[in-house]
Amino acid sequence: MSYDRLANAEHGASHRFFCIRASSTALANIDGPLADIDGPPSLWPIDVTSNFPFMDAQFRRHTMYQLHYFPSNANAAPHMVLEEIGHEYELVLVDRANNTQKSEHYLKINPNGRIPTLVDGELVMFEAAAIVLHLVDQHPEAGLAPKVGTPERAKFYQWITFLTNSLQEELMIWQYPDRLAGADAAASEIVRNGAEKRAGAYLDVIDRHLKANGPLFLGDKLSAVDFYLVMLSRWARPMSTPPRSRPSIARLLDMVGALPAVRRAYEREGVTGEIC
Ligand SMILES: N[C@@H](CCC(=O)N[C@@H](CS)C(=O)NCC(=O)O)C(=O)O
Repeated sequence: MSYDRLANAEHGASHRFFCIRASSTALANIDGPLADIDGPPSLWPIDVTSNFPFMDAQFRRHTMYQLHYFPSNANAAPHMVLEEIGHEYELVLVDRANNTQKSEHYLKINPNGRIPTLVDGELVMFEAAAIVLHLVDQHPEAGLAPKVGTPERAKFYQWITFLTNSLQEELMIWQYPDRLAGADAAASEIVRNGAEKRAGAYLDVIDRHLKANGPLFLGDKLSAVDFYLVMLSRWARPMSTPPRSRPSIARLLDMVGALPAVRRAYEREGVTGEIC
């Protein structure tokens, strides 16, 4: 599918569209109160799917996910989640070496010109954390997030937001201080050092949390947040006090970094050897 078609499709995407698209086979596989409703969902008298949120997930498993990526970029966490879920997906390389993320075509699916982008049928979305949240919602059976509405889910939101909003952003500034400071090398250095200090303080918070409540973010229950930390920790390896120098973070990285899904995701991106 071309970027043009994807961009147009995004505008037309709607909850109802996914219902219309559902195949009769999918409907036949649904158990329970809806199993004996005849005809495609578009013809049903009321929007029953809104009362049965699990149905969207049922229908949408028929689509092949497409993850637009560049090795070890912000696609890594969504990629690990995709591997762990085990649903079919396709990787599409965005040739960052040639600035393809800023090409007219790519900007149609990701107006920020950043990587990753996920294509899920007619749905096109950016922001790594949002993609992760979407995937875990689509595949509750994978158990990568606690049940919606529970205190555990609230904590899951807290940590994934903290990682993407605070740690990830600080790491971006640390990696690219000139984007803030411009061509002034001394100013860049000040920005870089400040960002590293702040990122370090965030990592300390995480380490203390894992020490008291670990070994994983949600105790002994693996969740998508753990994958997210692996991704960020890989980026942060050159820090003067890298994530792994903190014992409880190191323990999480050892556990999660050894998972087959994590290794497969990085290998498929062409990353071999130590992950983080
Ligand atoms: N907040 C975005 C950030 C994405 C991002 O910054 N991606 C980087 C790669 S890790 C990128 O595309 N950089 C290319 C550029 O800025 O031109 C997300 O989490 O998806």
